[in-house]
Amino acid sequence: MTKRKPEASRHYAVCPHDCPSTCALEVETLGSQRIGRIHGSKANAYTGGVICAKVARYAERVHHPQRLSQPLKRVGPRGVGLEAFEPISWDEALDCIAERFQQITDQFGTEAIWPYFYAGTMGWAQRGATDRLRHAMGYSGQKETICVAISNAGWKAGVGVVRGVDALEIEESELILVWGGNPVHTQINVMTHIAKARKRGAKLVVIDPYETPTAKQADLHIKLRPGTDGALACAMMHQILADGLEDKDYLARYSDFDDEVRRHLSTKTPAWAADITGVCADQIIEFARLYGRTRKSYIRVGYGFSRSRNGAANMHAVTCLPALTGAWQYPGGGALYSNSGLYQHIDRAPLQGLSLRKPGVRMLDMSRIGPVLTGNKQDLGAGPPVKALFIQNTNPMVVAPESARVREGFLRDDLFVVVHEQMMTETAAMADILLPATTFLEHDDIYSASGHTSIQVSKAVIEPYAQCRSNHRVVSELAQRLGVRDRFFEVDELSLVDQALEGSGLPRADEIHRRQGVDCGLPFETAHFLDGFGHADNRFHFRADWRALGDADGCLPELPDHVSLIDSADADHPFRLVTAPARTFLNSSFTETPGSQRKENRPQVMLHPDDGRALGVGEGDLVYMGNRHGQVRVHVMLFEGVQPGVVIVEGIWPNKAFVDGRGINTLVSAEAALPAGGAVFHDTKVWIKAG
Ligand SMILES: Nc1nc2c(c(=O)[nH]1)N[C@H]1C(S)=C(S)[C@@H](COP(=O)(O)OP(=O)(O)OC[C@H]3O[C@@H](n4cnc5c(=O)[nH]c(N)nc54)[C@H](O)[C@@H]3O)O[C@H]1N2
Ligand SMILES: Nc1nc2c(c(=O)[nH]1)N[C@H]1C(S)=C(S)[C@@H](COP(=O)(O)OP(=O)(O)OC[C@H]3O[C@@H](n4cnc5c(=O)[nH]c(N)nc54)[C@H](O)[C@@H]3O)O[C@H]1N2
Ligand code: SF4
Ligand SMILES: [Mo]
Repeated sequence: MTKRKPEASRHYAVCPHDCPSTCALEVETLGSQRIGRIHGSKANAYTGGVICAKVARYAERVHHPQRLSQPLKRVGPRGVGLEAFEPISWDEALDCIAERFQQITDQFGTEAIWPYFYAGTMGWAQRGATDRLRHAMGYSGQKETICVAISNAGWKAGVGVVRGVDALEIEESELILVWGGNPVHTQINVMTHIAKARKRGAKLVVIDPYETPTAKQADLHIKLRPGTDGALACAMMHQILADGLEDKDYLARYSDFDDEVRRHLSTKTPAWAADITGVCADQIIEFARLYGRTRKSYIRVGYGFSRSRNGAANMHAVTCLPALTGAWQYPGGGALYSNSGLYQHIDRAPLQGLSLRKPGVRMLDMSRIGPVLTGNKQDLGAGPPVKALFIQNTNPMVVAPESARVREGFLRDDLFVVVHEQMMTETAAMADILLPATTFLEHDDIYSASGHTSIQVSKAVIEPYAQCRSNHRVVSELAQRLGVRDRFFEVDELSLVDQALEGSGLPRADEIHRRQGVDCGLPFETAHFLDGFGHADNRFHFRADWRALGDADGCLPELPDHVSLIDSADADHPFRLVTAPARTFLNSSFTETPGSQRKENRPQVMLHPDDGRALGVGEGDLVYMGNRHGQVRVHVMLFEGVQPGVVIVEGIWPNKAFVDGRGINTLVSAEAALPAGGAVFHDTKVWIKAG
């Protein structure tokens, strides 16, 4: 295990949360068991000494009085909480899990067990632990769709590879577009770099259905209807072409743009887009001209606008903009959605146990956990029903779509549930065996970043709390009990990391840690795609090959367009709901910390005052909001910064925080987005009535 230096009061560490910023941290420690404040490190240029408030006060989370401290076995009803559990030893807990998994395997086969994880920690070794167990045992696979499946596909369609222009170049930009993301809430560091550019005169435009704190700071806020970004981007391209502002040389040299694409876009007028987006044609023209006339324009592409049935097509349409103006070729020009493709030279196989993978094991879609657990035949395929869940790093009872079905699934008497957690989440409360997990401050790992270009190694800075164990340790001990003899389960985390780093040209984990990160950024030519985009022909593609990305039936159109697949408002459901991230929660994490609870107050639906009047409801009133998936009850917050007909609920609050115990994902459909799956969190029609 890691050696610690109790005399030093500040330690380098890396934020493990699912946030593009992946901040370099300085953690104050007070002896070997407690931390004080956490600060941003100045050693990392992107972090630049700035971190979000919720992690600065991490002591609230790591030393939370309700932090899980020992293995527990449920003896009372599901969903109640601590009083339904009694303590057991680690040995008893692990023996019990191994025995049940063996019984289930004997009776139903290995595919009846579904290890399920997501992004509680982004560390490759701890996060990959669940997969190492899965692959070693031949348990059911997990299609990782809940976050980036739609956006990755949309970005790849045009650019061909998931990376973009280094966000530090924002400082050189003349125009910054924050498109479908809310960095003031979700990745604060973007705002630091934008502020530097604005000091030099750069303009900021935000494209978002509501006036977020990011939009409030903007020179221009394009307040469109959710799911209509494809129309907006097409109309901008129409106007840029009409004004002759496209870069013809760039298009000819670096893209597949031709007369057919031009003719197609000539029909996508601002008036056409105004109808779809609800943004007036004059504003679209003004925005298009601003963008078309500025070469050093940088689009910080968010994830938010991809979370729709047509999200991949919208993402693709937006990436076409810098190709049309040639912005990609300039310093401070181009776009960034994620840099996850930067780290491909590191071999993730040892961290995910890929060499152990058995061929032909079925894959289950994680976003469809509700239908999967309630026995949907299409989801289960030819395999058995899921009889056991082994959950690490995620809280599906709260974060997954169609939560009424998720709950129904978890309540099945014949389902054996193991949860490895830090806190008593609503998922943890469903466990038969509940295991206490370390936090990033108590274990070692390696972290890549989607918002910047450094790879970092973080080591434990305090001792594990009480009986908490890391994901790797739990999985290793379980694997051994299940009869697996493999080196993956016999070495420590950083040895696995070193194996992954071998042949990458990068130093070993200890050295990366000592250097507080190593920059994997690419030279200008490559980062700006001047030596080619990620497709075989090296060009940017205005023509998307959706079939190659998984759209077997060819439903998505090849050329950028508005795709009307969305859950459009209708007479019975006149509102469109966006379930956006809250500033001081991170998904459902931090919903337990007092500082965040004070700031967020309670779940609220942000409703335009005109809609409030029409519904006969005012500030602070309770309303019912529903659709075919169920209904929730929530307080009203009147809000001018949204189009009438669009409503916003921020934060993935626990179900129990809502007046009638049903949370916001009750209303979100588990329908898989095209071309290859993905959850459609911001694509929901609802009715609202007083109550
Ligand atoms: N504080 C905080 N930080 C977080 C998170 C959190 O929950 N809270 N979540 C983390 C995770 S897991 C992720 S993936 C990232 C996500 O970070 P972001 O890239 O910011 O994406 P989202 O959070 O999904 O959505 C943010 C914005 O998208 C807007 N939006 C929704 N639909 C549309 C649309 O159709 N068009 C347009 N133009 N905009 C739309 C929403 O109104 C919202 O303001 O943030 C991470 N950071
Ligand atoms: N309505 C709505 N729903 C959404 C979204 C939205 O915008 N709107 N966003 C979606 C998105 S983008 C995402 S990525 C998902 C995220 O959903 P999740 O990945 O489930 O994220 P969290 O809710 O933060 O839950 C992570 C859990 O992991 C635990 N954890 C943290 N570190 C460790 C560790 O080292 N070991 C173990 N065993 N556990 C650990 C934490 O305590 C926490 O309870 O939610 C999705 N759900
Ligand atoms: S901004 Fe994101 S990466 Fe940085 S400390 Fe906060 S949650 Fe962690
Ligand atoms: Mo996410």
